[in-house]
Amino acid sequence: MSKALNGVRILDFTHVQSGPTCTQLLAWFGADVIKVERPGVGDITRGQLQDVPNADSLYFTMLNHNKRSITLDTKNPKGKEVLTELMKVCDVMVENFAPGVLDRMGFPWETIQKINPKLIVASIKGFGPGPFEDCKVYENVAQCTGGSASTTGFRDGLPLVTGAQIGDSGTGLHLALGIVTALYHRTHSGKGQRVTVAMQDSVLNLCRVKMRDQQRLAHGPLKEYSQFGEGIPFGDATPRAGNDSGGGQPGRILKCKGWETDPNAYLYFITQAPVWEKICDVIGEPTWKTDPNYAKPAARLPRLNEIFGRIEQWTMTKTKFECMDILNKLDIPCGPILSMKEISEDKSLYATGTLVEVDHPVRGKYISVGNPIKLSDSPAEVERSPLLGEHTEEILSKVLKFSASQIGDVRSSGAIGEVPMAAE
Ligand code: CAO
Repeated sequence: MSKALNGVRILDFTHVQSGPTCTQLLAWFGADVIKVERPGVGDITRGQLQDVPNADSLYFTMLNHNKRSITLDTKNPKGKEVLTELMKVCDVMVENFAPGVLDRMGFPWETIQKINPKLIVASIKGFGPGPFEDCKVYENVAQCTGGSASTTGFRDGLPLVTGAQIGDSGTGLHLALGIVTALYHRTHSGKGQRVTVAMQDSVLNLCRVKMRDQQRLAHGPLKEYSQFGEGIPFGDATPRAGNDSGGGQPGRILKCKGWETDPNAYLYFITQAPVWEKICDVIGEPTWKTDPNYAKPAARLPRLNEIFGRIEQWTMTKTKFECMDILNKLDIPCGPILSMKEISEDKSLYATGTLVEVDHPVRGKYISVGNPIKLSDSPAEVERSPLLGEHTEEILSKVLKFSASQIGDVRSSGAIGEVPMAAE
């Protein structure tokens, strides 16, 4: 079966997490992704958080499936020549170097356009133009500067970063959409263009509802926040709201049976207005259906702590899965807090390809997260990440059509480092 992006070739100049998540998605959709790595070193994540000695780390393998790897010293004159040839035969170049790196390497946008006017150049930077544009940026910096940290956590605690990698993987997702949009545009414009995404902007985009609340503050307190029910005045910025729901339907994380010993014996419970009467019945408070203090959503807002306290008395008598079973049948929205262990053991996620088991020649079998985006006519098949420089010879000979003597010249220039001859 042909894949959606078959025929698209990506020059993948990305490293660490943000850029690689983007190019991995494109590879899963069928693009030929050629990852350019520094000879002898490669993507720094190959050696970070190593759990198996001398094997590429899970950090690297889980972000670089379905790609080919070429080693190339792009500061070496011969390396620059090879990079130039690669730019000519690729449709998209993706990079997430620090600001100014590509220019210093000798490849500013104007030069790239001359090399291949059809090439789409996609970049991730920490910030857009402005006071911080020259800064190097990692995940948590983006979470802090994009509005996530100031709105995550409890009101009386520190700002918190979240485990969801919204700065890196979130930006990679945004960039992937920009790339396919530019590819579509090229089908009628005939030209490449620049696609840039700043990590701060991506995080802010994902924190859109908190900017909504920032403006609502000018018109009164945020009544769905527990802070309102507790009688605590609001300041001039969107506060941290614990586990309050971000939408108009109040929600909380509640203890379930076993919470004393199991850190994940909890359930997210939403008191959605249309199912309020069912909630009253299930928790054993049928009079709340008609009591004017509880019957209508507006009346409940100042009493959310009391209401959720009562619901929790009920959830604590059941496991999170028993709660889920009972509540789902009544269309009461809820969700168990699932640990990574529980998720990794969920067979249904393997059946859909959301989780996959991958075999790697050095590290052996491991679990990875597959493509969460399902295309009916272009299913993703997860292939292991490449070893450093595994495809160097193959790319020089088959993609760039270099002759044996040209490859010899590249090799003797030191531009590709110590690369083993590929098996024919
Ligand atoms: N051959 C030769 N040199 C190479 C090379 C290659 N194949 N690949 C990279 N280099 C060189 C670059 O040319 C650069 O050299 P100069 O500084 O002399 O110009 C050097 O490697 C370092 O590149 P870098 O500054 O991008 O890398 P870093 O490790 O210092 O910084 C990071 C990493 C992520 C902070 C920075 O790249 C960055 O801010 N990127 C944009 C934001 C981003 O994507 N952040 C997410 C990272 S994931 O948490």
